[in-house]
Amino acid sequence: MRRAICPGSFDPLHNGHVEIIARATGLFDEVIVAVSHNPAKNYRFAVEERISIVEQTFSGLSGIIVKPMTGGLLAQFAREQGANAIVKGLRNVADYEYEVPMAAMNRHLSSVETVFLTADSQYTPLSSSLIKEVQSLGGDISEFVPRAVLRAFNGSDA
Ligand code: COD
Repeated sequence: MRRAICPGSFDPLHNGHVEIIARATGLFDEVIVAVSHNPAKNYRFAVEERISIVEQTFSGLSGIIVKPMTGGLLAQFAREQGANAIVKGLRNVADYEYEVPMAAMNRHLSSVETVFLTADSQYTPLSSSLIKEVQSLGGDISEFVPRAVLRAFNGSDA
């Protein structure tokens, strides 16, 4: 059984994340989407909401499990989950420079390899922070996020 972790804050999940997670399911038998919750950070959506959004979005796809990752090291979480790999998406050189030292550190700490998937060109401009900014200023984000995210924004705007 080849098992991968797709970690992130997913605050909120967007179509770039969805595409990387879906592609990971084609490479691994099981994909654990690890929804990070750092108590020192401020999130737009609670960890329970972020988990629910990922679950709703992938409800039709088998082989995906969604789990919270509260505090602690990703390397330790990956080892506890019996993962063979951490899967990350790379949008650009800035992502590469940020991610490569973390991949080396995670391999040093846990022997778990990081597998990088290049972002599909249509999703490279997407980031959770940009989605939040556009939404908060009244822009239409519907083509960038799954429906569950739109529902969550509408619910919390109400
Ligand atoms: N297209 C494709 N992939 C994308 C896109 C896009 N448009 N946007 C983001 N991604 C990918 C990236 O690979 C990213 O890593 C992942 O999706 C998740 O994105 P975010 O923005 O939700 O995630 P982050 O950056 O907030 O989450 C980072 C982690 C939770 C992975 C990180 O903070 C972490 O490893 N935390 C644990 C603490 C730890 O172990 N620290 C030591 C590290 S050595």
